[in-house]
Amino acid sequence: KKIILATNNAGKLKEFKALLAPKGIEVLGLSDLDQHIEIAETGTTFAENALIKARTIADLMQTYPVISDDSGLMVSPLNDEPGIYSARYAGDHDDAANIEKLLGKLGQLPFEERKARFHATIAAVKPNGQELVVSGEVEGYITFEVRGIGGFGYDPIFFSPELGKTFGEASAEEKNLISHRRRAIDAFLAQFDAWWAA
Ligand code: ITT
Repeated sequence: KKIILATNNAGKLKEFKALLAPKGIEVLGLSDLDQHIEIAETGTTFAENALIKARTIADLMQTYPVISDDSGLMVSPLNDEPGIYSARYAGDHDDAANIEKLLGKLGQLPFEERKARFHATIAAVKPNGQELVVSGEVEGYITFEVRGIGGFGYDPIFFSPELGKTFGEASAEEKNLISHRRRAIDAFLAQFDAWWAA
C-alpha cells in the first residue's frame, strides 16, 4: 500500500516511514516525488491546517491517497504557545531561533512549572474524497538548555518523563515508541482499513 505524505519536513517524513513500514504501508514524501510545494497554512486549528495540506496535495496528485501532519508544541505557562505557529515562532523553520525564543520566554521558571505537550493531527484524503482526521499528544517539560542532537524542531528541549531524557537525547526508536506522532498514527491505523476500503 502506497500513500503520499504532504510534507516538506524531512524529520516528519523519516518518522512516518519508520512508523508505517511495519504495517506494510509505503510512505512517499513530496521530496521522493521531486516536488517541493509550499502550502499556505491559513487555518486556525491543527485539524484545519492538516486538511488544507492533505486536500491541496490530493487535488494535485489524483493517483494515491494523501496524508498530512500538522503538529506543534504547546507550553502551559505560555498559554499553549507556540501551538499551530511552532514552525514559524521566531524564524520560518529556524529551529535554533525558535528554541532560543522559547527558552528566553520561560527564563528561570522552575522545572515543574515548565509543562508542555506535543500535538500531532493527521488528515487523510483518498482520491474519491473519503477523509479521516485523527490526533495524538505526548506530555513533558521544557528544559533550561538544549540537550541532545536527535530528532528535529523542539526535540532537544522537550524532556519526556516516560523516557527519562529529552527527545533530542532519545534514539529514533525511543521517540517513536511514545511520541505524539506515534499516538496519532495508532489512531489512524485503528481506522485505516475502513478508510482504505471506503
Ligand atoms: P509541513 O507543513 O511541510 O509538514 P512544517 O514543519 O511546516 O512541515 P507544521 O506546520 O505542522 O509543519 O509545524 C510543525 C512544527 O512543530 C515543526 O516545524 C516543529 O517546529 C514542531 N514539531 C512538530 N513535531 C515535532 C517533533 O516531533 N519534534 C520536535 N518539534 C516538532
